[in-house]
Amino acid sequence: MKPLPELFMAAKQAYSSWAVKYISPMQKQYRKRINPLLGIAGFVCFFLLIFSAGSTTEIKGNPPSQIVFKVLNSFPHDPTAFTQGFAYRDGFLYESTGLYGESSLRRTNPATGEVTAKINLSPKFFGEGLTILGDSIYQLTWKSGQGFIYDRKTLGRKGSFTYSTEGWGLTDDGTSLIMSDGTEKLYFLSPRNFKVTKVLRVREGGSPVRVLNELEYAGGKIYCNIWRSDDIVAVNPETGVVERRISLGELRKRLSLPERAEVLNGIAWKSASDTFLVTGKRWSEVFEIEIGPGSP
Ligand SMILES: [Ca+2]
Repeated sequence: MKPLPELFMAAKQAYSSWAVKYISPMQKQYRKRINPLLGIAGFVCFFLLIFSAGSTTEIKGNPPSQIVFKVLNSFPHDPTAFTQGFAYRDGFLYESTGLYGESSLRRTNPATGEVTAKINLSPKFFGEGLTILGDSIYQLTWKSGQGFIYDRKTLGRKGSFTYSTEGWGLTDDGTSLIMSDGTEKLYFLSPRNFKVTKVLRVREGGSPVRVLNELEYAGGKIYCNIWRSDDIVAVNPETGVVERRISLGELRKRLSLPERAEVLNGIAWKSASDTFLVTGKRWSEVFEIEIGPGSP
């Protein structure tokens, strides 16, 4: 919200330019009568401006300074990993990394950061989102329209699938794959035939929330990284409405190699403890956080 003197000056300037443009010299004789009315109208507009600016601030939700998460642990993370997909299952972290020539699927030990298994992608593919559904791991690629399916235990590739959009983030609700493509849309796909069964448009305060990136379905909400920010939004999977926005920029202060770190991108839910493992592209650490109660 702008400071009051600035708003007053803006309202005054707007009124002046409007009056100069629309009150012609022929109407000069009426100006004495019109001006008081315009003055009243100007003040009404001024107070409406203040009121609407205040409302917008409220709709946007938590101010960034409000802490709604608690850091429980930090673990090492390969600082060269360009994290694009992140999921936790049965004591292991599964990660998809991007960039042409550096893309991979990895299984890591969360406590040590050690990569215990790694599948490299062909240099023509840029790895993106990843999720684990049943005994399969699904991995997207960015612009190739091509996804891969791996056996969860062996990491052997057992299939592939195609899609018509870009591939960004991927998660699942136990039934459908849920994919982002860099817009405000989330696509629900059948894991059997990969047909789109639903498209959800994510909105916050009535406005679309674009560049949705890495995803994680947890506790009945879809948590989404927002590209080029350190914010995560929690989305209602039925309505697409953002119910919470959590700013995790504070975590950067805890990085041992902050100068290498790019955007926050990577959310993995540990269902047993209801905690989240989060990291970013080329982040030197993974943080285990608990997202506490906060106003929606
Ligand atoms: Ca995830």
